Amino acid sequence: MVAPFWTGRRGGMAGFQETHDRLKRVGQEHLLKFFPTLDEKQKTALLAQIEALDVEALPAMVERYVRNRAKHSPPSGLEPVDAYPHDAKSSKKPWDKAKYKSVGEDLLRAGKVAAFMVAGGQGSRLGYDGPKGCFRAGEVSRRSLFEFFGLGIRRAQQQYGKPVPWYIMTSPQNHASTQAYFSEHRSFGLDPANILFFQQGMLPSFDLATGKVLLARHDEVATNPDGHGGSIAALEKSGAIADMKRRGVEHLSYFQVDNPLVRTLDPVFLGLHASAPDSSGEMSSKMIPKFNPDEKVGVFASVMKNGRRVVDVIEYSDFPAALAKDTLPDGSLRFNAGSIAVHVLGVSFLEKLASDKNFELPFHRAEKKVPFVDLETGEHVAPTSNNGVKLEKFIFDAIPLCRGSIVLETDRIEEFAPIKNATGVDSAESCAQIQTLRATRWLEADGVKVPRKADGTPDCVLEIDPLHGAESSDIRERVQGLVIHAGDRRVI
Ligand code: UD2
Repeated sequence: MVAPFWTGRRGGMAGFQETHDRLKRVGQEHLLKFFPTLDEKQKTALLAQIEALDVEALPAMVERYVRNRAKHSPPSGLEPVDAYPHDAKSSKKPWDKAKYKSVGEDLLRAGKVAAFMVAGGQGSRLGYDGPKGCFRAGEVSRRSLFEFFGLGIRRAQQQYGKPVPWYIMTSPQNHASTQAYFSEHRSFGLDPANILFFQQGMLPSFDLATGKVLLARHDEVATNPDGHGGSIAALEKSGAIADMKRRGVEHLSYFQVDNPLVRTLDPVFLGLHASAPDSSGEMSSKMIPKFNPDEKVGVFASVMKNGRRVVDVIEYSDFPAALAKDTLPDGSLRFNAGSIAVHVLGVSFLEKLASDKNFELPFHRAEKKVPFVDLETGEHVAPTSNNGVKLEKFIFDAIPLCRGSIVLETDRIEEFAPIKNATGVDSAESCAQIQTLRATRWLEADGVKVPRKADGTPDCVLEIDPLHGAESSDIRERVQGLVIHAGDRRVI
């Protein structure tokens, strides 16, 4: 399944003059500046790239998001979200975890759930060359992020006796290399017929100062993936939604490519999404209590939109700083519900949105360093400060469109150790530490002693094999009699 390179107009290919006229009408004809110097193949490629671009939409986009920096002002009536607490017995909002787990397990046994991973991002912060999912997240096993997820899905298939299709969104920049990696690793033991790759759309990148679309090369427009929010259109256009319906898939377990601790298929969360009284089964989310007001995660809040009280996610950069610092009498943050970007999406909800001609998620603007061709000299420039604007859509902007959307609190050490940066917070190093803390917690709960350093931290490096378990009780039998020595490096 391959989505078109770009959303935009289709049809027979236009020649130079027609394309030039079209671009001139919107002030972007510089994209053909080097056209006369190109060979035939390059000329065809450039015209095809521009042909697929929604040229007529550019002036409004530039005006609103590039020149005017449309700000996402926080919606009105901001209140903390009423999440299902991690401790289901909490008096705040008690709920029946066993009941919902059983609903989720039934869905998995009936083959009604698929995994959905967004992996089209550029991963520039990590500075890793290649699809981010190939990055080794196993400090001991040297397993890649992709392998962690693949094994988690394999375990669910074994446990529930049904194949779990895995939809993977890539972008043109990493599509072929992602597929090649999966073939080289024999899809981690999964049936390749159940792994479906599709590409997201691309958008032009703009010059910050002038709003003109940048050229990446003489024969190529500078582009960027259209954000994980682009997945709704891409799922539909690629035929993925039709494929889900053919297979009887009703719910998608959504996760990002950077978090090896994610529960790829969590029956409790699936059950809540599908049957909690305040859920519409359209889109649900997991949250963790934020570390501090400045943690760089979106925040769930209850807000007023179009006269309705709805759940929303406000990206950290848009959240009012004073409110972010607000505390409750016990000292905890009032708006503490940080998004870990884990959701369940109803297939019929996605289909409804994708088929609605008036549906469009908003664009978010980010100023970035975008390599470009200098139009005067024709030379390639690698900027050292932000020179460009990239626009993206965010999947969580679909949450307020739901008739009802639930949020489930989870535990950071159990489920969240993303690898985003080369060093420090959210790095491979912090991820390995959290994996060791999680394994230590599981082992100790199962009666195994774990050596500790003077400062109380585990004196070993531990990792859980995702095939062996998604929670502590899964490994209980396997670890009976296990002895861990100081300095050990082990996969459990
Ligand atoms: C995301 C959330 C943040 C928090 C955090 C938790 C956004 C904007 N912010 O931050 O609120 O929940 O995760 O870890 O999402 N991707 C695509 N196509 C694209 C862009 C991104 O597939 O065009 C994928 C990317 O491959 C990755 C995921 O989306 O799997 C997250 O992208 P990111 O790294 O831009 O988001 P991040 O970490 O800033």
